[in-house]
Amino acid sequence: QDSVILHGTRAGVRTLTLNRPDKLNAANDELLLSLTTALQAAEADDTVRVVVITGAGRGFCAGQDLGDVSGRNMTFTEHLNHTYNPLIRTLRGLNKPVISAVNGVAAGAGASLALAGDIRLWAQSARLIEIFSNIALVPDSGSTWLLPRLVGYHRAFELMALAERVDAAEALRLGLCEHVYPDGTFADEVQAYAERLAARPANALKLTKQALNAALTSTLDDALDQEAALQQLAGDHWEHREGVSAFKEKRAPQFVRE
Ligand code: T3D
Repeated sequence: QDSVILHGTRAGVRTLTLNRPDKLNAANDELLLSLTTALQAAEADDTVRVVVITGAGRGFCAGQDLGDVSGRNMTFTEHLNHTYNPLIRTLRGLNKPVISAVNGVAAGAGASLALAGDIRLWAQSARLIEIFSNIALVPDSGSTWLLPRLVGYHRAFELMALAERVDAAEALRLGLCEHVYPDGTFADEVQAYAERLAARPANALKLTKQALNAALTSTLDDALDQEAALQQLAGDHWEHREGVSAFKEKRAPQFVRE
């Protein structure tokens, strides 16, 4: 395959691999638009329960392909609205869990992509750099929204202003990733984790994502109302009946129907 996005599906896990390894998977328009389309296809495919985004080679994503910028017939604003913003909106709005599997360096918009997943798994050698200020740009692709919510305003500003590298231990400490795995077993660990997630109740996880995303910008009152509405949808679903039956029958619930 020589596509900029590789697609693979195993045990309900759709893995999308950014595939420009010679440039540390720097993002050109083809890669960004293809990734958005691939996410939409994963959403529409009922056999897909979890999506993994990772990178080919030693990098995760080095952000915007800087070879692609000069001579572009779009303003920066037009470009973001055409490429990065639809990607981040699609990813964050996906009704299925998305894992950012950060196998190597994640810089600029690549760092935004690394942070945007619902679950962030890192290889030991991965690092994240809010690198935009090195080329005198503003952090984009959702970084200005997400990073201060993760680490607070001041740490976010420092990371953005100095473009310091965050290694895996620091990322874990700061809450920028959930787990770190050895480089040698990273792909297997990611698949195993994703399969564990794929066995969970898909409808309940979809509603949980919706509730959490809404709550990030809502009041407590709104969140309570939202929980009450979404709980009805969860409680009416067969998954809930299966979970309760399994508990009573002292067996593992079966949330995947063939
Ligand atoms: O609308 C808009 O366009 C605005 C949107 C902006 C979003 C952004 O993401 S802005 C930020 C853009 N990204 C960067 O500024 C990062 C540039 N890359 C680096 O600073 C370094 O490559 C890294 C710190 C990420 C990794 O360093 P290192 O030493 O591990 O690798 P390297 O040797 O620098 O890179 C390996 C190759 O990848 C190299 O090619 P070569 O010399 O072997 O032929 C390098 O040029 C290429 N590469 C890395 N990043 C990019 C890239 N080529 C094009 N664009 C890149 N972003």
